[in-house]
Amino acid sequence: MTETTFTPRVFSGIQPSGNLHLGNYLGALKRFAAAQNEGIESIYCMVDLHAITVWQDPADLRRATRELCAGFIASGLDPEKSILINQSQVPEHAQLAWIFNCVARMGWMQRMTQWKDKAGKNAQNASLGLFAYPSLMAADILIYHATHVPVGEDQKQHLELTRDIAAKFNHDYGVDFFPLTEPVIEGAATRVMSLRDGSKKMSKSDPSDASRINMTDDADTIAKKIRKAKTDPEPLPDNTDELDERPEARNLVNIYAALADMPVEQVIADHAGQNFATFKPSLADLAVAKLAPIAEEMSRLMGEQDEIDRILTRGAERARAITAPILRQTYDIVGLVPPVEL
Ligand code: AQP
Repeated sequence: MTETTFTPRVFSGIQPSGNLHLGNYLGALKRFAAAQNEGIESIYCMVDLHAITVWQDPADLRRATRELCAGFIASGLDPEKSILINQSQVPEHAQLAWIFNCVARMGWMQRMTQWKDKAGKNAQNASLGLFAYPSLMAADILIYHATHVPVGEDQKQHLELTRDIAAKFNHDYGVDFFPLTEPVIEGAATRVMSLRDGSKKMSKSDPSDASRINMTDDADTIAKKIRKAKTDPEPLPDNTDELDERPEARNLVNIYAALADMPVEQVIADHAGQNFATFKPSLADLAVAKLAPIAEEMSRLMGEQDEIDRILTRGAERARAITAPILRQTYDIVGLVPPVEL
């Protein structure tokens, strides 16, 4: 079989399951905006169907979806250059996910760290959707034949599973139809950690609000959270190797580097020997300077809800021009009889 060459295409998504935080911004949003002038077709998605794998209050979900869209745009994404969509408005995602539910194996899902973390000891009570989450994620990506997926470190395992599903589908049906997508995990902030515990990633679902910087936090709150961030008593070292044993210090240095668009080595060179009483205010100033304009723009956009809804509707229309033919071809490969014109 000759190998198919797939046109480069980028896909990534974020769940509208709560407040956007600095981890989402540095690990995802900021990188999406930076990549949009590279001339590669890109689709960015509010994955609302993923969000409902755990309980969401309907009114909160609607608001969070629109706020996430505002967050994408306020972070610099241009809805004309990239395609911005809400997952549930592009039904081919869920349709392909069903096919993948029949390709993926139970054992593959059971091995997913995120499943184990989120279902915990209460797996029998978790939703079937939470178990099948990675299969829907594979469909999100492969319904576009996306070749590259920029994500944070936490999504690496799901991306590997996406490749396994594509490879098994191609093998089972004797085709070279789905690409083996590459994760793009780059930069200083692929894993932003909790401000309260350097061993846990910053996350929407952490019960402690002090553990994360929300994109909607005001300047005072950002400064206070950074001031109270857990650190050790040592000053900053003069080389990056010494950060290996100091997760909280490394986290703050990484955040600084990512916000300032500079290498971690440069941050260390500039701040070596400083104690945290000096470094934290510099970091807080930087964070406020970078994040406050985004929060302001998000709030302005939230006042223009109709415009957000129009952007998402238009995005879905553009997306379906890609997804409908790919789903049709998938159904044909699988042997599902198509409708005819009456
Ligand atoms: N702490 C993080 N550091 C770097 N990147 C991160 N991402 C999430 N947390 C960090 C990246 O943000 C994108 C969207 O994430 P998501 O909301 O779809 O997934 P998530 O991992 O479920 O986010 P949370 O905040 O951790 O939510 P909960 O607490 O609900 O699980 C992805 O590219 C992700 O890598």
